[in-house]
Amino acid sequence: MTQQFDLTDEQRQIQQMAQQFTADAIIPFAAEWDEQHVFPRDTIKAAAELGFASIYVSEKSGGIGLGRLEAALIMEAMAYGCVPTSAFVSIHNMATWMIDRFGSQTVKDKYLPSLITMEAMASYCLTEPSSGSDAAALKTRAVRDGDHYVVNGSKQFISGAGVNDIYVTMVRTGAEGPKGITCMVIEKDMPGVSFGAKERKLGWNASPTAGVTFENVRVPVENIVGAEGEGFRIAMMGLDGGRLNIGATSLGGAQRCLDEAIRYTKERQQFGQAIADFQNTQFMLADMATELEAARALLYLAAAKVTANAPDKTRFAAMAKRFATDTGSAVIDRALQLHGGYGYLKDYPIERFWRDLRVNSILEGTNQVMRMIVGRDLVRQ
Ligand code: FAD
Ligand code: 2MC
Repeated sequence: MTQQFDLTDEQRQIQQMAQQFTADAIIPFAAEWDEQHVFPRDTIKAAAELGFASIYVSEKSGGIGLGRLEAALIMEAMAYGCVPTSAFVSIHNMATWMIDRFGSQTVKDKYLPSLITMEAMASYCLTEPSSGSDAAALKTRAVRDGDHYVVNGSKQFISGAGVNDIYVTMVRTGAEGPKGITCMVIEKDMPGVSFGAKERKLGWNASPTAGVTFENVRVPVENIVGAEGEGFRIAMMGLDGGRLNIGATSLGGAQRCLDEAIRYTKERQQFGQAIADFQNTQFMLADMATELEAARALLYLAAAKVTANAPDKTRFAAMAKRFATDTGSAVIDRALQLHGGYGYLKDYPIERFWRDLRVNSILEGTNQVMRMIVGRDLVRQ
């Protein structure tokens, strides 16, 4: 992709497969999932049959071994139907990749087979009540006791908490700061793991969010992912890919709303003509399409950089996440405006996407944190 200006035939096939899955299994049901707060477990499991639970897990470990651009295409396509469902699959992929990339053979053998089929689904646990943006300040502590760690603490805002089986969790095993953090796999059923009430949210209603509490949870030492003290770097490398995917879900949601706006403005008549015939409407649509393409181009480039492990990959992933999520929300806001009062009603999908995209500027690192990552990197050079 850094050397090309269009998708390859293989990438188009992957995109079409994800689009077909979205058309059949997501679009007809997404409004109900939102309204009824349904977690679509069976649909998500069906995505695993297409390989979407292990997109960038190596083929050696049983994954489909694709790159980050292919992952972005899949997330973008699924978000055209439902943003939180696509993001849920992304978070599972991020956690599963961390096990594959950094785990010992023992931890891989123990967890990857069921994660790849989605018999087990995974959450990513970094955020705590007192450490969100300042993730390296996390306090959940794991103390070694023979061949186990004893874990105490709590995580906040965990996607999939309570419904998922596997929690890829960042804990403190050493001193304060990033170097004292270790990544480990904690299972839902381990004694001492409990979950808070499901949060009541503006959007992402198809994706349950809750706190997780660990009270003297005994986790086998073999469950650590990477070495002691490497957990923060592993968590950040996971997020390099996660942020691309979140950006991609904003692209997919915004594309859907742009398409809806084009369709609606061609049908809706005012002052004796279709509102699509007003030059103001066409200028708005033109700007929406242009901004979306610019965001997409940056995101695909950043994805190619993460696949290639380019030295500036983290900066590009942060730039792309910030730009794609802000642009996606701005595009949807104008799509809503073009629907007039109808855009504000649940009869049309725009207000759902407007709500679902809002959080993409906050989670997986706020867009202020994205600017911090980019800015620091620029002045470091
Ligand atoms: P804070 O860090 O308190 O930030 C508050 C405000 O201060 C923000 O505007 C922020 O940008 C700004 N700010 C903070 N520091 C600076 C600074 N240095 N310079 C400028 N501005 C700054 N976390 C997980 O680990 N796993 C999950 O699965 C997960 N899922 C989530 C799902 C949902 C629906 C939501 C809402 C959150 C989820 N999160 C998850 C947590 C998410 O990553 C955090 O909410 C996010 O990182 C921000 O942390 P915070 O909410 O504590 O905000
Ligand atoms: N890849 C590899 N290593 C990285 C890295 C990356 N992307 N980012 C940081 N590191 C390393 C870094 O090189 C440093 O190591 P060393 O000292 O050896 O050079 C170490 O990690 C510490 O990095 P910083 O000095 O940059 O750490 P700092 O504490 O200043 O800030 C910051 C890091 C703000 C970028 C990080 O805390 C952050 O990303 N905060 C936002 C938290 C977040 O994104 N949460 C998302 C939760 S998940 C979610 O929301 C979901 C929906 C799933």
